[in-house]
Amino acid sequence: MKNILIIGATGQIGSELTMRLRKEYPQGTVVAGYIKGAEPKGELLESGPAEEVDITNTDQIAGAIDKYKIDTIYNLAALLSAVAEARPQLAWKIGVGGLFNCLEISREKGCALFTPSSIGSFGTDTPKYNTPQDTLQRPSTIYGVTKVTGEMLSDYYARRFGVDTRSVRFPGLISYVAPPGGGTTDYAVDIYYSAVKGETFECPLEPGTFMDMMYMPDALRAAIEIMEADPSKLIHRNSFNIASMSFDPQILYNKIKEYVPDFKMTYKLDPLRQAIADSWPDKLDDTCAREEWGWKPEYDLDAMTRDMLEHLRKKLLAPATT
Ligand code: AKB
Repeated sequence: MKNILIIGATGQIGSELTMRLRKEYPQGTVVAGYIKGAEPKGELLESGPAEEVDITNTDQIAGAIDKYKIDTIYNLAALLSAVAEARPQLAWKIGVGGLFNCLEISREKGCALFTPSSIGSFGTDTPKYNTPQDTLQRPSTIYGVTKVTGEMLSDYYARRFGVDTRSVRFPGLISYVAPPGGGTTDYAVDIYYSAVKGETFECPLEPGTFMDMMYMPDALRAAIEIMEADPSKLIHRNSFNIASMSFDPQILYNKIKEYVPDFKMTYKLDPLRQAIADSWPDKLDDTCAREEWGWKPEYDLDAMTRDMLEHLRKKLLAPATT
């Protein structure tokens, strides 16, 4: 992996993954692909090349690949679960139409392709606890439908055309850098902002709503390690269960309260997000990722909470400079 194109480089994962890959491959080129209205700024813009690459525009994708001799694509374009319910056609156009464009171009130009799947690819029929790698996937959301379709299409292109497609099923991702926007697991990011700002947090999900979550540094490492994995050891490709922690809102609140004793939380249910969360697993079994490419998370809830609070305090409470 030398010359990499990130599609969706200014989003929650993309903005951090682009910077991480630029550090990881200093001798290569890591191109930040963005859409109009979401142009890169600051360090992201200054530390490497950027190109307008809309996933629905094949000329833009192919143009960037030729210009920078790209050998690996990270396809991070997607509408997250709650927002996709309001715009199902657009969710399909980006999630499936966009992936199809990436697969075809990867086949033509010999690129490897990473496209994340999600805990959202599972549904109510799936075993909820220790969800196996290979199991029923009948999601009830359009987000989940696009993710299962994406897993199958990516495996098809690997089998039929030899395209090097790989993927992980991301849990809810927690970070202090860029906000998520439109997901069901977003509460687990928002709660830290409220704690640091001294606000009461209104939780949109009921106590007892367990979901897998992961701290961003582990998620970035997973995205890089799966693409570096020895292909002869991979029994699966699209997509691997990965896990690091599972909690409900009350456990997360209690953990933050250990470090912010005055912090208060109330519950104000969002029925859409609650229904989506109820249809997802409580906790995935990631044995296959551990065995096939050595996946191992570094952060648990306590380590993540300490790191989140420390960075958010710096970000939100630092005195303004003139
Ligand atoms: C969402 O909540 O939609 C995402 C996800 C789990 O894929 N964070």
